[in-house]
Amino acid sequence: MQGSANLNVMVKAARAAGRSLAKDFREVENLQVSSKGAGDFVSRADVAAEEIVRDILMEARPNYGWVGEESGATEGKDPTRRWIVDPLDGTTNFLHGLPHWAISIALEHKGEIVAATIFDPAKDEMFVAEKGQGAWLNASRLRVSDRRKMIESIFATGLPFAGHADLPDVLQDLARLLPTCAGVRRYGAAALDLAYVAAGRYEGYWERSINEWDIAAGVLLVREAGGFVEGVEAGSDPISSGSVLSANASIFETFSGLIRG
Ligand code: LIP
Repeated sequence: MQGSANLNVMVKAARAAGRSLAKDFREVENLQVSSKGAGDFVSRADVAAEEIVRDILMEARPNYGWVGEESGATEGKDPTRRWIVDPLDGTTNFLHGLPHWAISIALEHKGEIVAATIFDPAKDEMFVAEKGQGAWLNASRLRVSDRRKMIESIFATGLPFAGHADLPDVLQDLARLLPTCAGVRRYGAAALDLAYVAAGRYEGYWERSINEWDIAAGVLLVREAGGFVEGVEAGSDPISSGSVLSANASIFETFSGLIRG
């Protein structure tokens, strides 16, 4: 895909942060057995990755706004554009030495995501999309799965853990969905969950409580790959609602009906 100047700088920033995190990830694997643990080390790796992304993007576009998981939000001189960045999505996976995490960068213009990159250094997979230009994995065009039967479909979600309040709702989601499908996965990185819907690796993904930086890039990828994305509440916007429900066009209605009850 011959991307715009903005997309090219997003890819540059994602790869630069990916090199830093890949080096840190090798150290984290050694820390699993240390009494000190890896928590502080991963926090520093996360912050360092966000600084790398921010330096590259803000040097290229100094007037854009910013919101990042580690550094918060900063208004830009251009009130219509902002970067939405998760420098390390799948933090807990990274902490435990699980090679399933990504750098997620989205560009929002007048409230709409117009460019996206999700980079998985462990698998060397760069997912990109621009509004109206399609979605891509490295040099291959992406299309959502064309599976039409729920019983042949698999889904991903995020499961609430200590301190998350929506466990009863998610247990009800699973009780409704599991009997109708081929399985549910919980990989721990929302950005990659959405990228995998866009790539047709699974048919749908939902999560009831999620941050905008986790999903902003993935929302555009799914839409540009021909899929549907909303918030869990019918017709709601995923980013402003803090929830996400996505699937290919063939099963979105059935899938969303099960989750929405
Ligand atoms: C994670 C998400 C994941 C969710 C986790 C966490 P983080 O983001 O990608 O889908 O289930 O609770 O929010 O914290 O690794 O950037």
